[in-house]
Amino acid sequence: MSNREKHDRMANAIRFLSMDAVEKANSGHPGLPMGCADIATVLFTRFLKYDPKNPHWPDRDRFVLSAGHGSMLLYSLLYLTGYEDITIDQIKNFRQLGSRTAGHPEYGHAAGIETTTGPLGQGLGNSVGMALAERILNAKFGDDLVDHYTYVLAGDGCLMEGISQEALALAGHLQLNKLIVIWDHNNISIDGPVSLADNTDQLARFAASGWNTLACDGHDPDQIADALERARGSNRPTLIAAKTTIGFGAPTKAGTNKVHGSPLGAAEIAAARQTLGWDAAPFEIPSDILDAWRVAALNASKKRASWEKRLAVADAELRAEFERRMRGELPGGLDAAIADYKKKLAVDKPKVATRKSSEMALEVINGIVPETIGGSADLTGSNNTKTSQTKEIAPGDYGNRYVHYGIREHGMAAAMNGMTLHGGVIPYGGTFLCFSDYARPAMRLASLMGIRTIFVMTHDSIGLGEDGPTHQPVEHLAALRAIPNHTVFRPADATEAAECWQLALETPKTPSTLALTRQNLPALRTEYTEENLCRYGAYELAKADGKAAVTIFASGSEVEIALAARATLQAHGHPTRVVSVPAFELFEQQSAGYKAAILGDAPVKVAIEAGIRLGWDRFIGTDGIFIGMTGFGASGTIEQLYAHFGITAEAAAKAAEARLAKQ
Ligand SMILES: Cc1ncc(C[n+]2csc(CCOP(=O)(O)OP(=O)(O)O)c2C)c(N)n1
Repeated sequence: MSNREKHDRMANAIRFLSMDAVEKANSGHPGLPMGCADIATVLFTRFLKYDPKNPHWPDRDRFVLSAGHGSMLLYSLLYLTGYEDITIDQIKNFRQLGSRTAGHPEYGHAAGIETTTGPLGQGLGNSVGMALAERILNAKFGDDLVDHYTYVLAGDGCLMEGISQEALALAGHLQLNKLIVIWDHNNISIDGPVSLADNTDQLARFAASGWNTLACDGHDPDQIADALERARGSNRPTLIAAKTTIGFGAPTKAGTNKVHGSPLGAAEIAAARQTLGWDAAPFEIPSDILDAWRVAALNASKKRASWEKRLAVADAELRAEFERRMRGELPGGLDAAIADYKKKLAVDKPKVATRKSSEMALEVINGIVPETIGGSADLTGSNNTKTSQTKEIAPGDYGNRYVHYGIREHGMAAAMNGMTLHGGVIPYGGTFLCFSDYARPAMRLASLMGIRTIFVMTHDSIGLGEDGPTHQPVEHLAALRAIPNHTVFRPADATEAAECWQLALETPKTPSTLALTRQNLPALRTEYTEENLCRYGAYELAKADGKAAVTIFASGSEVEIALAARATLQAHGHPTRVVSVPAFELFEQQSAGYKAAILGDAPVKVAIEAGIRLGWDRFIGTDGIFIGMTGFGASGTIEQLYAHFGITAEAAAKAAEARLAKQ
């Protein structure tokens, strides 16, 4: 068999696994795997550095299937190369409940799936973070331990999505030359030809942002290999436009949108077997072809053996640090440092905005945890995300710890996810809470994947003042709390801010959002407690003097208001307790007994938050009193706004007293 014949048969193995799996599932997307089989075969047999037997090997090349609908391409590759998670039975169970071979690749379902993709463009965004993490770790640990590529397969859809612009501009700016994007340039999307909606000169677009751009015939193995070779030698990130035919090999449907996302049908598959000369039964791979794939994987894994040798002789301390970071374990000493810092806060009682107290906490954390990588979407001075330890990362200079993401919230969030997925770094990045909307698709995916990406969202209410309702979040706390597996922290003072940061860092499988104020807040936790009280999600901050007639629940900046309302109510003879609620999600994790005790049995329950009511009925019941927002904010001073919207201690006390009078 000639090399070309062998290549064709190896690629056809991907094509038939994909066709047959989609047919059996009666759903899925055969077009992309068939069209990209040649590209994938060249990449996985000649270039990619990976080891199916050690899928988490830190210095493996990353392969991101950004066009996640083509999942059968990835599953076929993982099966053919011998990843133990993807057996032939898994391929047969494509898209079935409980199988690893979900409709779109899901991180954590099987080793070899580097990120969850499906929302188009996200993988591209992730890959920028992976490539950046690789450079950051390379700067720290050297070529011997960290020196790999990040390859991406992206479709027309990925490139049409807005996030692609943010991602590629960031990668181009940072000169991430080990990022190689292969564009499945097939001119077809769901509605028909791409020209129905787009005529962008993609090569020019990427080139304009500083990319190296190449083109090749995506069905010619030598051309593909040549392009990859040149891409690897580039001093800039590379886009390879690989011209392909969607559904290559399907005699009547190839090149049309009919192969994009539906089974081909028995007749078309039978005809494809004729056309491509494939007589093996569904889910059977001729042994010589399976062997060829396994040998290719074995060859690809040889680089791991030499890497292991380099690791073995590396400086012991460096090696231990590298391994700790890649395990995602925090360094020792953090808890003690936070405890010392909390003791100091109890003495100093600083009156600062929580964005500032977040920075103060970070100053402690960043001094101890060298893997944190800060950043902001052009709001560094407002988000307070930069500390003395975090100097800026610049193009070609990755030895520092701060990323100026530019005004690219979505790109930032997706890149942070990529950094987290890569491992070895813990990214946090900031913008205004209102603009979490721009980052939300990636925040949701962080939750779905169960990864520790930390979102710093400042200017968390009307308390930001004069910038007005375009910048004042109202529904955002509720909207973020609605995402499963996402902890939304809203600390009330500097001590809570430190505790929330500690919790965010110590939760490796849940992303966090820290909602922080622009305005100054007094110290409320004035006595040192060794225990992290925010861990409970809600805790009693002030007891009632006597049997509670009123309980006031509040978060963040409104806890101060709750305490003032309590003072008034108690002065009027109504024992009142205040519960600080820094994190709904953590409260839900507590025991039934704890929750019942915190909710309490005071006849009147009040909640105060400068956002919408949604979610607070959990604490106050449907008949509870809510002091907050019912519509958009307004432009004005903070003092005017809180009074204007009735979010005051007087309003809260008055409403509670009126309710008590009716009891
Ligand atoms: C954000 C997002 N919007 C819409 C979709 C639905 N969708 C899945 S594939 C696709 C078309 C993609 O076209 P292309 O990238 O050219 O893929 P191909 O047709 O070549 O397989 C669309 C609109 C999605 N997955 N993600």
